[in-house]
Amino acid sequence: MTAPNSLSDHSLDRDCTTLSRHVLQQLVSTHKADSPLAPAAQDISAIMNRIALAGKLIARRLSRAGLVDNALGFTGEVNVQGESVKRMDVYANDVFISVFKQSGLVCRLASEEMEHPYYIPENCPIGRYTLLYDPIDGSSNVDINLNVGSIFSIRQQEGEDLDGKATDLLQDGHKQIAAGYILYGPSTILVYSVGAGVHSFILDPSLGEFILAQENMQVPQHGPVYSVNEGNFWQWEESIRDYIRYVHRHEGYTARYSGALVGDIHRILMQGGVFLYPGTRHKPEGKLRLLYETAPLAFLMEQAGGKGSTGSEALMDVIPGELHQRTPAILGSAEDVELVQSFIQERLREAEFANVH
Ligand code: AHM
Ligand code: MG
Repeated sequence: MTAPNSLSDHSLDRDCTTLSRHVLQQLVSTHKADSPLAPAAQDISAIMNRIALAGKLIARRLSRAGLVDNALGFTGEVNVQGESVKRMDVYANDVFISVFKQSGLVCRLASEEMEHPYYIPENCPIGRYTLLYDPIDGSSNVDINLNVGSIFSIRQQEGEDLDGKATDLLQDGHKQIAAGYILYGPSTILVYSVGAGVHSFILDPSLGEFILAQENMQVPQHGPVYSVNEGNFWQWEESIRDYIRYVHRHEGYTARYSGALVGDIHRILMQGGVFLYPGTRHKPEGKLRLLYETAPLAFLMEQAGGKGSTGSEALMDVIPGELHQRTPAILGSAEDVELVQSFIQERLREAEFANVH
């Protein structure tokens, strides 16, 4: 007989720590029985299970995309963001809708790819949750077999939404019950938080299950990586250029930019550093969307001891004026985000001084 606590027991325990079990444990241990979240623990665990299923379906499609007819390339349509739609964007968007049909869990899904939220009326009497998501983040990587991701956030529906405008979603990031991403890389990794730390899971293809990889991840306070599209240098405000000049002139910094936010953020979560997508003179709001991208990632970063900022305020505090609102984003290690902010504040002080004198 094998002795208790042997190596094989540990790996067996680990193999049995699946995503849905972990979510349930987290919610039950964090929230007392009289907390409003306690009865909802089963629901959130079931929602995470469906998100995991969406991740498996998308990972499967991506791994065979080059062999399947009509999986790659553009559809010829332009989405609500004014961006050309890829076939994989449509597939992944539909996957999230399909996995929640007849689930009784989610009444509305709001995505970067859809102008208005998608309602699943049969779920609405009991499904008080809304899923917000970016089905394929980093779409430009799809056709060349580089990593992409999905980003998700769960919010509780407030009110009856009788006019079908989902205005209750126009609230700050603290309203998120859970958030996370799936990174489709050499392995498929799911990272999530329900507000009690950040945890990562790796898809074991032989089991078809996401298995716990790392619990309570902490982003280092400082890291060497700065991750930004420097091709936009001349379109940025002077303060962002000041920061980039600073890292060019100091030892210990290295640039990494993959074109897919999820991959860049995952690197920073593991190794420290900062991701930036600042506004430009022509587009001060930047490119990334608050509800589907920057608020969920700010939630994760804060849970991991890092920070998320627009440059002028915490991303988690931003109240959107519309569903598809964009925000500038500075995300990552606390010290590195603060360093970028210090350059922004310095330029603001100079501008104020110039105005006064
Ligand atoms: P997408 O969700 O439409 O793919 O857009 C978001 C992506 C991010 O993943 C990435 O960081 C950024 O857009 C890249 O944009 P750019 O090519 O302007 O650097
Ligand atoms: Mg995106």
